[in-house]
Amino acid sequence: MSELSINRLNTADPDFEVALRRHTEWEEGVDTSVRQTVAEILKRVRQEGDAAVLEYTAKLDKLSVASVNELEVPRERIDAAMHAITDEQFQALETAADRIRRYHREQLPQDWSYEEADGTRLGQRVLPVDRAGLYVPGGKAAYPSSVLMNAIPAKVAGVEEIVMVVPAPGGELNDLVLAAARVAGIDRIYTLGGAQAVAALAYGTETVPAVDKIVGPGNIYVAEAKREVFGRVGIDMVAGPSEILVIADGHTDPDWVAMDLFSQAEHDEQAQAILVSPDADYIARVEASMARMLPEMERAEIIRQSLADRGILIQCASLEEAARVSNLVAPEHLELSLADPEALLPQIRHAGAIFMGSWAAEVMGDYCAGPNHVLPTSGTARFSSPLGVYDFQKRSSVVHFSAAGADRAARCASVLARGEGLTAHARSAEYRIRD
Ligand code: HSO
Ligand code: ZN
Repeated sequence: MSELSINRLNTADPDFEVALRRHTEWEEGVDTSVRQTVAEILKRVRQEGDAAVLEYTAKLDKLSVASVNELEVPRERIDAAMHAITDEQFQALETAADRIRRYHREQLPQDWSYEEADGTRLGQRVLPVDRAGLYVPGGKAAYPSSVLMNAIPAKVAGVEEIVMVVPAPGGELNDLVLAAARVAGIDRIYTLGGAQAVAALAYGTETVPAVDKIVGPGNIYVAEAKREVFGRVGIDMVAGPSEILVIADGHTDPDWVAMDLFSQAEHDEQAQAILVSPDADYIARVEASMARMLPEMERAEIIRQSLADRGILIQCASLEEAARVSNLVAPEHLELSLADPEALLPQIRHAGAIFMGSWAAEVMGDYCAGPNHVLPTSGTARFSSPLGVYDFQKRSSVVHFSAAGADRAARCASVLARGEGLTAHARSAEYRIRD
């Protein structure tokens, strides 16, 4: 069963925006039972440390060991993974890692300061977090590329230690994931997953060191655990399903665009693929390509389901209107599959990553273009950004006063402090006023 079915909208429809919203809205319904289970796991790991981690790992991941130390993946196992992968795979990991590193180095911010005439100096220092935790899902969603994308910005930021957790129900670990961890320079790996792994990273146990920031995707238990430990540690965004929106003017081979849409749809049934074009004939050709190629796809069933539920073909009046549609969606990935993508770029306001022209397929960004593939989903590109070096850093303000500068500032502070009724503040300032 793999015939193509896909939703259709036309910007000329009177209720277009309402229909678009209905088709694109995503709300992850975390039910109370998930919330309660996670809260219980967090509490127990926080109070009982290793003992609770071992108990949950035995119960939920069917992996029974006597101590959490035994869950640390030994160096020799990672060496074995390096031997198990092909030379070609190793080279591809290295190439991707080099390109990701090169791109992220550009994000390194500079400390800055400025000096006032009286010698007062004010500035900002940027420092990495001490330790970061990286969650890697087990099973079919264990993506080595995501290991690179999460770990390399942390390394570039100067994070001292990166601790990775990856579940292995039954004990099997993925060689490519381990090899990617080695290539990315991850310091320790524990065979741990679920909310118990997030709890161990957030609170620390006798064995697992507490981290300052937790990144990486996971199932609803992991996502909920990250939400609940936020505040104690930093977290990255809680990602929704992957999306792509392609704006096409008919210039790109329809098979290429069809496959680009498939490449998102194959991630999972909830992934979203949208094509927007002013050219009805071209939309029909892309649709024919999809119908022809769908049965050949290894993940045909997932793609079919994703397109049937959430895929949309949108006919619009002009490229300007296509840009407006894209801004309403604020897609994670936007392909400007156009003869002149530069001409439309100024009209694009919200998108996680923008792929310019027929050659820049999203897949390049997924693996090795250099930019991060951890991107804002579900419309959050309206207010958030790709994962980057800045996610592993924080800023400190630095204040120096000369005596003359202090005199001036203290007069100001004293007045405001007295206005707020805070006498100690006022007097502390007033000591610095020269009589
Ligand atoms: N498109 C995914 C990333 C990915 N694709 C990993 C393949 N592997 C989310 O942006
Ligand atoms: Zn992908």
